[in-house]
Amino acid sequence: MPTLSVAEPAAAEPDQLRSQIDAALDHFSRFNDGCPAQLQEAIRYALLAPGKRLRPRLVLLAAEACGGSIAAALPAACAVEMIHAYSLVHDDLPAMDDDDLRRGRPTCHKVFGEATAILVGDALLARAFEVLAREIKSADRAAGCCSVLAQAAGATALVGGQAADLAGEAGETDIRGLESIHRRKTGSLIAASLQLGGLVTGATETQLAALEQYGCHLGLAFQITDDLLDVAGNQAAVGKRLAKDAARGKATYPQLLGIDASRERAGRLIDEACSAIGIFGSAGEPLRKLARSVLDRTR
Ligand code: GRG
Repeated sequence: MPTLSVAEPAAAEPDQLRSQIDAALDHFSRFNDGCPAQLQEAIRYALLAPGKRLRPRLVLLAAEACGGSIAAALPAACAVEMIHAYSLVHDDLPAMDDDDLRRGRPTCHKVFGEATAILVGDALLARAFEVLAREIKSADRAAGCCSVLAQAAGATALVGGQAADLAGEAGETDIRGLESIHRRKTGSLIAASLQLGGLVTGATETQLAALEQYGCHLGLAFQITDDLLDVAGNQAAVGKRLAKDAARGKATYPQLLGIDASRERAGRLIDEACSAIGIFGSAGEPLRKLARSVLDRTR
C-alpha cells in the first residue's frame, strides 16, 4: 500500500473534510495486481459512492477536538467508513434487507451480482484493519484502534445488532428492544468513530469518556432521524427506498412514540451529546455543530 500524503487544511471546514476523506478513500481502495479488476471496481463503487461520510467526519473532528491533526487521523477515518460501506453492501443483499437502491444508485449486488457483493464486504472488512495496522504511526495506538473497531464491528455490536434485527427481536411495541438493536447496529460504529479520533491523538481517559458519551447520544439521535426520514423523507434526497420499515411491520421510533415525540427525543439527545463534550471548550464546537445538523438532515 503506497504511503498517503495529505496537505493539512487551514481549518476543518465540512467541504474540505469531505474532499480529504474522499481522496484518502480513493487512495486506500486501489489494490495491486492480485485483486481482480471487477472486484476492485465493485469495491470502489460501494466505498466511493456519495454517502454523507458522517463516521469519518466524526473521527477527524474528535481528533481535532483532542488537539490532533487531520492527517494523522485520516487512516482511521477511512477504516471506519470501510466497515460502514461493507455493512451497507451486505445489508442490501437479498438474504438481508433486499434493497435495490443505495446512496442514490443501484445497490452493489444489482450491478455486480451477489457473489461479488459478498466479496466486496469481505475485502472492505479486511482492508479496514490493514489500513489501521499499517498507517497509524504508533504500534500502541494502532493496536488500540484495531481493538475498538473490531469490537464495534463484531458480534456484540454491529453484527449482533443486525442479527437481532433480522430475528425481529424488538417486536412491534418494545422501545427498549428497539434501542438495544440500534445501540448495536447504528450506535456502535458512531461511538467507535469518536474513540478512534481520540485514540490516534493519544487522548486522555477523561477526553475518551466525554467522546463516548457524545457518541452514544448522537448514535441514537441519528437513528431516530433515520426512522423519521423513512416515514416523511424524500426518496430522491435520501437515496434509498423509504417506508420499508412500516411495510415490514418493524418497530420504529415514530411508530412507537409518534412523530413529534420522536423529534423531541432526538433533540434532547443532541443537547445531551453537546453537553457531554463541554470539556473541549471551543475545540468541541465543530462536533457540536455536526450533532445539531443531524436534527435537520434531509438525507
Ligand atoms: C450487514 C453486519 C451488517 C450490518 C448491517 C448498515 C446496517 C447494518 C443496516 C442498514 C440499515 C440501517 C437503518 C442501519 C442503521 C445505520 C444507518 C442509519 C445506516 C445508514 O448510514 P448513513 O445514513 O449512510 O450514514 P451513508 O450512505 O450516508 O453513509
